[in-house]
Formats: sequence, C-alpha cells, structure tokens
Amino acid sequence: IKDGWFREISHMWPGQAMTLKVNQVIHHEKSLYQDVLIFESTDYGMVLVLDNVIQATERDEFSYQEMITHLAMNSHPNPKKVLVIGGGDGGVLREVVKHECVEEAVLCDIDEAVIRLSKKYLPGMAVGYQHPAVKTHIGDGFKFLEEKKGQFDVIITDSSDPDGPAESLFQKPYFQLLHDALREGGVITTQAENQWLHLPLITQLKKDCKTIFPNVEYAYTTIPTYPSGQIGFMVCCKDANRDLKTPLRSWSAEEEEKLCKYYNKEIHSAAYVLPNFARKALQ
Ligand code: AAT
Repeated sequence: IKDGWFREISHMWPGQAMTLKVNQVIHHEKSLYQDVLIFESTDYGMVLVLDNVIQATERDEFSYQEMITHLAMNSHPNPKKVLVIGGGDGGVLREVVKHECVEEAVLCDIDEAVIRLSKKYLPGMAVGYQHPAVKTHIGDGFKFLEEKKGQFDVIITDSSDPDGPAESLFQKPYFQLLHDALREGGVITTQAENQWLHLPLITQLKKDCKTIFPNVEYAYTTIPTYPSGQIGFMVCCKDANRDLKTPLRSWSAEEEEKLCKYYNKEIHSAAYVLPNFARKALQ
C-alpha cells in the first residue's frame, strides 16, 4: 500500500497491476503459509489479499464463486457429497449449499488464518460455514485427497495462483487425485487462470487433464478485480458423454434470480464460448 492505494504487482502479470483505493487496513498478519491482508476499499467493500494477490472483494466475488460452483454442480445429475479444496473465505460453500440435494460439503483449506479472518471480517462469504451439511478440515489439499478414493460427486478447487502454497494444485498428479476421489459420473472445476495472461499454462493444464479425464472443457467468467478482468475454470467429468456446456439441472428463472447474482443457465453455456485466439490454443 502506497499513498492510500493497494497495488497488485506480481511477476505473474508483468507490466500491469490492479489498483484499489484503501479506506483503512483492517488486519495484517503473517500466517504459517502466507501474508494475509484485509483492507476496506473505497468502492469494492472488504478485500482479502494473500501474498499481495487479491483473492476476493465484497463487490465482485459472487461472479467467481457462483461460476466455479454452479458450472460443476449443475453438470451433475444429483450431487450429494461435495468437496471444496481451498476456498477458505467460505464463498464457494455458500454457493454449494444452495443445492438442496447436498448432504455433505467438506472444505479443506491449508490456512486456518483465512477461515478465521473471513468469519470475522467477511460475513457475506463466511455465511457458508453456518450450514449444517458443512465440515471443515485444515490442511494441504493435495495431501487430503491422497486418502480419498471414490467418495465425492463434485470437487471444486478454489485455489490461489500457482506461485505459493497452491503450486501442486496446478500439476498433473493433482488431477489424477481429483479423478480418483470422484464417484462414477463425478465432475470437478478448478481455478484455471486467465486466457490473456496464462494461455501456455492453461494449454498445458488442459492437455494434462485430457490424459486423465475423458471430458475436459475450459470456461471463464468476468470479474473486475482479478488480473485482466477475467478468470477461467477447468471443468472435467468422468463421464465421456456428458455435455458440460448444457446444464443438466437448472433452477426456474424466478429461483435463479433469487439465488444468484451472476449465474444463469444461459451464461452456463456462454462461459464455454472462447475467442479465436484461445480456442485455437486450447483445441
Ligand atoms: N474464494 C477466494 C478465492 C481464492 S482463495 C484461495 C484459497 O486457497 C486460500 O484460502 C488459500 O489458503 C487456499 N490454498 C492455497 N494453497 C492450498 C493448498 N495447497 N491446499 C488447500 N488450500 C490451499 C482464489 C483466488 C484466485 C486469485 C486469482 N489471481
């Protein structure tokens, strides 16, 4: 923070940086794994920052949390057991439990500080923890998955960028673990970076996924406070014949409007439509 502005400078997006005006710093600490900063911005509400990278702002988090969740959940016929890796703020949990079929939603985040501070300062996201179906585990997502075989219908990896504790969550062995932790017909989504900035990484990731899953697609959403204003998702399914681009289940237009601020069944399909440069790289 310099002169009252937070700047998201990182080698992961060279020569550009999102800048947000700061009202006040609410909390700053070094956790076991990362530098954790929460500040109140002038126009985006509370902002959660890990190792100088914006993870969520109150104003636009719904775009990311709804899309990473419902793209997977609505491509499964009846998701009962759901796992979230990362997502310590609770926002993805909040979205998962909007599906009444869910019997158990387990969250595994590496950093207790994110969970503790989100409960204190980001109540609109941490509300997800209040649902009776939720179980929380603190630990590394990769290690957690090693012991889980054939247990989950949907697994959502809401992880930070590959530079830091989430590095292993972007590599091939992790996707094998995800595959093996799913039941028949299971679906995963993962945070899969930005097509303007990380096309080589996304291309490699998709290649890796295709050697493990028979059905792999990349989708994306718009979000002002993530680098270049968009973020993508790798969506993979154990069922080769499932059409991931068309939701298997959907809410009525009325329910959709009540439940979601971003997601609807049209945007579910539209999220998979890529511009030519990305489509070419990923085909
Ligand atoms: N919904 C907020 C968006 C995030 S949060 C990413 C979470 O992943 C953090 O809470 C972090 O503690 C957790 N995490 C990082 N590594 C691991 C790991 N190995 N195992 C489990 N959890 C982990 C993502 C924002 C994306 C930013 C885009 N630039």
